[in-house]
Amino acid sequence: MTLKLGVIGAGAIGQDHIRRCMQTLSGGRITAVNDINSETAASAVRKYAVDATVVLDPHTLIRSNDVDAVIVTSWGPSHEEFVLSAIETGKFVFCEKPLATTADACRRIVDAEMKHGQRLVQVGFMRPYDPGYRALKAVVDSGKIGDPLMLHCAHRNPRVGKYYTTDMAITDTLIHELHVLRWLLSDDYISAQVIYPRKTSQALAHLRDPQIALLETAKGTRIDVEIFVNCQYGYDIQCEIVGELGIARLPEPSAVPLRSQAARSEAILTDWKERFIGAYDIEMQDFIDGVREGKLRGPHAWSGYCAAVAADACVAAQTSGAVVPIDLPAQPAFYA
Ligand code: NAI
Ligand code: ISE
Repeated sequence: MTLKLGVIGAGAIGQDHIRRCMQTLSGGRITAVNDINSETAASAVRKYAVDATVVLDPHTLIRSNDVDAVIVTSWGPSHEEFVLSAIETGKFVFCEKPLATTADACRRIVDAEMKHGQRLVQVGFMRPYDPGYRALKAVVDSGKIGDPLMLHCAHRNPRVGKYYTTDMAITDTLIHELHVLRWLLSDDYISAQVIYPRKTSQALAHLRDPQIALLETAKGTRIDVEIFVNCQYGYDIQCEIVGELGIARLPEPSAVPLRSQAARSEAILTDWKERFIGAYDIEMQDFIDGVREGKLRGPHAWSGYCAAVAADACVAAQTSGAVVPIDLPAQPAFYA
């Protein structure tokens, strides 16, 4: 039976997920779409899911008999409300990152899911599905470069809108690294610090950009992540691991090397939709398959909570300038 999917939030990634569910993936179809801007929802339906219904109230969508599972792609501060509603209704829910914008909100979701007694939540952390990150993890796990000593990472966006705030560099952008690096290193964070280089003239007045997050792990690995969301030249994600015996780097997306006009060049992607298109497809297919089998395998709510605990520390460090301790509780057996 084809899974009936309802989407809350029909903006950039909401439409991209609607498109992939309807045109690329198998086993699911979009039957309902909600957005606070109903015309946005209607536009998404017209473009990608002409048989779907625009539902004006998100909770009506969640409770609908025409929705088997929910996809939450609204803004981060609204995620907790919708994920809790899906859990209360007993429906599986794919929630785009962040699971919620604070650790306390994520913990409320974890507690509700454990009380329900079955895993219902998958978080939209797609990087562990990316072939490049999986190849990098295979090198680390093989021991070829020895124990990881330092990581040098960069999360660069070409530009962001006026809605984007300094704390979003942590809760909306760095949250990807905070999740994927725990997985990559099989390690946990013990402290965070945030420092600010000279501000770029390309950032709006209210935004501190770039920022550098400095993390330490329980095994003693030191991580620096440059977060630069107005870099202008492209969408550029870098991860270099310096080990005892060698160095491993996240593979660059393939591009044709050009020689023209007395120069050599390779194109750099400019959009997250392209950079991680394969990972988005695999993660969403994994969600659809998991729901149909009754057992989710993707990033769970506890991993969303752990990323948020680290993010809370980074947000505190943004204003204090101090090294902020991170104390991650032991993972409940429910999430083994
Ligand atoms: P967007 O602004 O393009 O779209 C969000 C949509 O949600 C808008 O149409 C807005 O009207 C709607 N919306 C907001 N609050 C709502 C509410 N309470 N009820 C119903 N609709 C609501 O934003 P974008 O870029 O699509 O981001 C949405 C979410 O997806 C964010 O949590 C963001 O972090 C995440 N995201 C994840 C990416 C990834 O790489 N995994 C990439 C881009 C976004
Ligand atoms: C956006 O929400 C995403 O998740 C992108 O992957 C990230 O690069 C961007 O900074 C976020 O705002």
